[in-house]
Amino acid sequence: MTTQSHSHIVLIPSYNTGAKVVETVRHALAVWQPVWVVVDGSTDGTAEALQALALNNSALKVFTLARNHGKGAAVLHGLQQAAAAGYTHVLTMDADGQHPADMIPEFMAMSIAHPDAVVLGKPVFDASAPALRVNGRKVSNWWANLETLGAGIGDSLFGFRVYPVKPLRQIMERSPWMRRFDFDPEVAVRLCWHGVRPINLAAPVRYFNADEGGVSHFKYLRDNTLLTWMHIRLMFGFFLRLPVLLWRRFR
Ligand SMILES: Nc1nc2c(ncn2[C@@H]2O[C@H](COP(=O)(O)OP(=O)(O)O)[C@@H](O)[C@H]2O)c(=O)[nH]1
Ligand SMILES: [Mg+2]
Repeated sequence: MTTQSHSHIVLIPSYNTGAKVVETVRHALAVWQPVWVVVDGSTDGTAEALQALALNNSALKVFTLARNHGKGAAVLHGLQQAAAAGYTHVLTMDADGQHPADMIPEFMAMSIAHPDAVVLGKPVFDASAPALRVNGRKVSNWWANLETLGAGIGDSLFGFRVYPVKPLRQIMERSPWMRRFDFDPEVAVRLCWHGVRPINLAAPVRYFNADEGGVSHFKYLRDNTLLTWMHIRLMFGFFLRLPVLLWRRFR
């Protein structure tokens, strides 16, 4: 059964995913509408494929950015459009089929029950997950928990989440950061600082190999450098906010 919502949309930032994004959008549309995609300067023909799909489906909206701005920038573009259209919450999911579209209704229901909270997916890995990626995120999670004094971020990197639009927009528009792969961890920390409570929900994640159409734009050196710089930045913010965080913690 497909739910039609006037408050919650599915927002998919996409960059050169090949056929996976069309598959992902179809899965999402089957359980939840509307679904919006921000095609971020893709050069693989997916903008055209999605536009063609949207012609026959009014619940699908496709935004096409002329050049690549990064995941966070694409999400912000979608957020601004969503706010203008009166939507209050967005569920973000990866365009490459790694996230479970069949769990969209459960995540949305949690957000509808707790509209002031952010619903964070907590990945459940299977044997397809590369050990390097699984272990790498433990480092980011450790930092995120320190930076928030243990506010309860279950996973700092997973992109399957439901955000309240207003605080997320405020946080992003005030800052030049969070435009690329630093988006997921930095917004999780800053939302906690802002007083938005995280709720964690487990969700399976799949890794596809190239034969199965798997694509990743994560570049180990480039993106780990970006994430390290992000945590340095967040530690400065942490020390500035320490009195407030301590007061909240022990209240
Ligand atoms: N709009 C946009 N989205 C991106 C970009 N890079 C990654 N993404 C999105 O972020 C998701 C995760 O990125 P991916 O490259 O799959 O990284 P991985 O899953 O961590 O290996 C993708 O499925 C896209 O939805 C980008 O440059 N622009
Ligand atoms: Mg991926």
